[in-house]
Amino acid sequence: MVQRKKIMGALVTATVLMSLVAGCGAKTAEPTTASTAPQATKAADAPAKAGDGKVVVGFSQIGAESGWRGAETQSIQDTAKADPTIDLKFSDAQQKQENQIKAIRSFIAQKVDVIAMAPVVETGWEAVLKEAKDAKIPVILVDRGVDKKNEDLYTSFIGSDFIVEGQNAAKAMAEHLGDKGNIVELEGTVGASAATDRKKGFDDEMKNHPNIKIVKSQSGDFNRATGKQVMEAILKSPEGKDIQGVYAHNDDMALGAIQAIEEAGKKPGSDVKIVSIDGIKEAFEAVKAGKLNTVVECNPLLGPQLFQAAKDLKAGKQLPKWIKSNEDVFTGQKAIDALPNRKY
Ligand code: GZL
Repeated sequence: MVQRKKIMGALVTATVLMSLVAGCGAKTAEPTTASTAPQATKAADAPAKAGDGKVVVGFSQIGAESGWRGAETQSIQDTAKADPTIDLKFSDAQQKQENQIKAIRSFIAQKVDVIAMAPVVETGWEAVLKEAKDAKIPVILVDRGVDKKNEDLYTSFIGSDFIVEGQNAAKAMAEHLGDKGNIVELEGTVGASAATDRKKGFDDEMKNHPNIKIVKSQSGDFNRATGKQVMEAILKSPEGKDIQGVYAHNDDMALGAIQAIEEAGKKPGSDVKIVSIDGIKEAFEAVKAGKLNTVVECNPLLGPQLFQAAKDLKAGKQLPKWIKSNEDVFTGQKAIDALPNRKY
C-alpha cells in the first residue's frame, strides 16, 4: 500500500513540474500581427505574462514601404531578440492606420507594459491613445509624430528633427545648383509628420534662395515605384521640360526618380542634381556612382533607444518628451568614404 502511495506521489509531482516547464516555454514573444484573422487577434489578446520580470512591449509598425523602414524593423526585432528581459509583441499594419489602431487595442487587452508605435499619419489617434492612457499603459512614439494637440497622450517621441533635415536638404540643393534653377519635390506619405516637416524645413530655407523655384511638388508615398511613376509623369509635363534638381523626402523615391531621369535620356547627378533623406546604403552607392548628390541622414536604428526607454519607464524613471536622433549630411567624397561603414 505504502509503495502505491509513493508511486502516485511521484507521478503527481512529475505532472506539476511538466506543466510549469511548458508554461515557461510559452513565454517566448510570439509576434502578434493585428491585421491577421480575428481568432489570431483573440489569441493575441491573452494577458501578457505577468510577474516574469520581462518588460512586455507592444510595437505597431507601419509596414515595409522603404529600405529605411525595413532597417528600423530589423533594429527593433534584433534588439528584442538579443535581450532576454524584453518580450516584444510586433504588429505590421501594412500601411493602414486602422490596423495600427486594432494592434494598439490588442496590446491594451494584453495589458503590455509599454505601447510603442510609428504613427503612419499625424491625425486620428486621439481615441485610442486615450484608451491607452485610461489603461495606464505609457505610449512611446517611434520615428513619426502625432498631432500637437495630443501631446499629453504619449510619454516620449524617439526620432529625428525633420524640419532640420529639410533645411539641410535645401542648403545642399542650393549649393549644387549654384543658387538658381527649377526643382521638383517628391513628398512622402500625405499627412505623415516626416513629410510635413521635411517640406516645411525645405520651404523655410528656400526663402533664402529666391532664384530657386519649386516648379512641382507631389507625393510619392515614400516608396520607390511611386516615386518613379510620379517623376516619369512630371518629366513628360510642361513643368518637366526645364528641371535642374530633385528633392526627395526619402532615398527610395530618389532612387525611383533616378531611374525615370535616366530613362528620359538625362544624367541624374549632373544634368539633374538629386538630394534625398534617409541614408540607406543604396543611396550612398548612388552618390559613389555620381547619380545622387547629397544624402541627409535619418537614423532608423532605434531599437536600442526604444527598449532602454521602455525599461526606464517600467523602472519608474522619467523620460524626456523627445529623445532626438543624432544625424549627419553626406555629400560627394564624404559619402563615398562613409559607405563601407554604413549599417543599413
Ligand atoms: C522617418 C520615417 C520615414 C523615412 C521613410 O523617420 O518615418 O518613413 O524617411 C519611411 O523612408 O518610409
